Amino acid sequence: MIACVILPTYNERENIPVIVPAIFSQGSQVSTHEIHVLVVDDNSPDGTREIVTELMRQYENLHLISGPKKGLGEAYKKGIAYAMQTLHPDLILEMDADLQHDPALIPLFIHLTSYGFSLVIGSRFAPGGDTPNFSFRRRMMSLFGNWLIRFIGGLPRIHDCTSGYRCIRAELLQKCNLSFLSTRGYSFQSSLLCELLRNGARVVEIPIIFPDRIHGSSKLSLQDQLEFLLNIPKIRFRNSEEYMIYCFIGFLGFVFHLLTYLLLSRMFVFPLYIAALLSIEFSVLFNFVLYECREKGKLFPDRFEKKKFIRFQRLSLPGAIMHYLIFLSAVYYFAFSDIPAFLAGIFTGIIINYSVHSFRRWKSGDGV
Ligand SMILES: Nc1nc2c(ncn2[C@@H]2O[C@H](COP(=O)(O)OP(=O)(O)OP(=O)(O)O)[C@@H](O)[C@H]2O)c(=O)[nH]1
Ligand SMILES: [Mg+2]
Repeated sequence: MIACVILPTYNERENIPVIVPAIFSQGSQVSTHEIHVLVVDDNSPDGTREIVTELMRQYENLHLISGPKKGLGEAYKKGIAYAMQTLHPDLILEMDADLQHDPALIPLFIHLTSYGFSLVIGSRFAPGGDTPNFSFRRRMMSLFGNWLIRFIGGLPRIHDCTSGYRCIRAELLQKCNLSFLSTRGYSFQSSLLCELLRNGARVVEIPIIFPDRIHGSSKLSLQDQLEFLLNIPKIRFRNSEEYMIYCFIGFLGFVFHLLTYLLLSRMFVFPLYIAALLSIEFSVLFNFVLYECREKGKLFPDRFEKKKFIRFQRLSLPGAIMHYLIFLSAVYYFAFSDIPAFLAGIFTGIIINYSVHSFRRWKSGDGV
């Protein structure tokens, strides 16, 4: 069986002659797999590719592909596709080439897959892991990013969702659709994790120490961080179609909610606090029916599931209460007109409902 380590490189001329022998030297500790290394170099101007070509004379299991620079995510997609087609590995390892990932852990990564784990993550933030040289700012950014991914993105309790040191079973990767994943580093790693979990990954994290790089410079840019943030909501949805459906249902719910309020307050001339209260309840019912239709794939579900509705009602309660309180205080205390107050209430309710659902998913630990 083959374990293929994919090493993306961009300007790693000082590191590549150290990391490649260090990886191959782990081969003696691994009896189950033959180790191959695939360097994916994006035409590094510093001559990394030439050094790899030189090393290939010495290591027959060292491979190289190169091309224009399109980001770390694209490099990984290219590398995974190439490895699958040419080497038919049983395991694929992701690893940085800048010596921040300790090659001595490779045997442990591989070993753990024989215990039924299809995804082993080297985790900087699991107990025992560390980032000793991170500045306070970078540490906070990483922790906050991981928290956002889990909470807003709805990923289960994994300590390090953006780690670039992982071992993945090839059969799990084959089930995944990598084509729509982000191109840049941080968001690629988190979207790939999400896709792996969706396809039933059995995950284990091992703590790693992630020191500063000694040679070369970081490729982590502001754009990387921006793409990471913009990508978080997308992570919740399998693909853009699912995202569009979610938005469409949300939009229908919003229109229904507003129309009901206008009808009750303007046509039936209910006092505003009654019209708001009733429209909130009607909208919870309407949203429930929409979600049921979506889940069951029918326009009119056969029966109304009372228990499920009560659960849905309970989950919608925090959003509904906030909506109502904002509406009441804006209209009766701050003397705003009712429509802007109602809209402010609706949007607060949407954000709270979204967070409640994310939090439930996160706590439930789906996928692990
Ligand atoms: N092929 C390719 N490799 C890249 C690209 N960007 C980064 N890399 C490689 O990906 C690995 C991780 O990149 P780094 O810049 O070290 O990112 P990081 O480890 O999160 O950040 P630092 O801690 O600051 O080093 C390194 O081996 C880089 O050479 C890219 O666009 N193309
Ligand atoms: Mg690095």
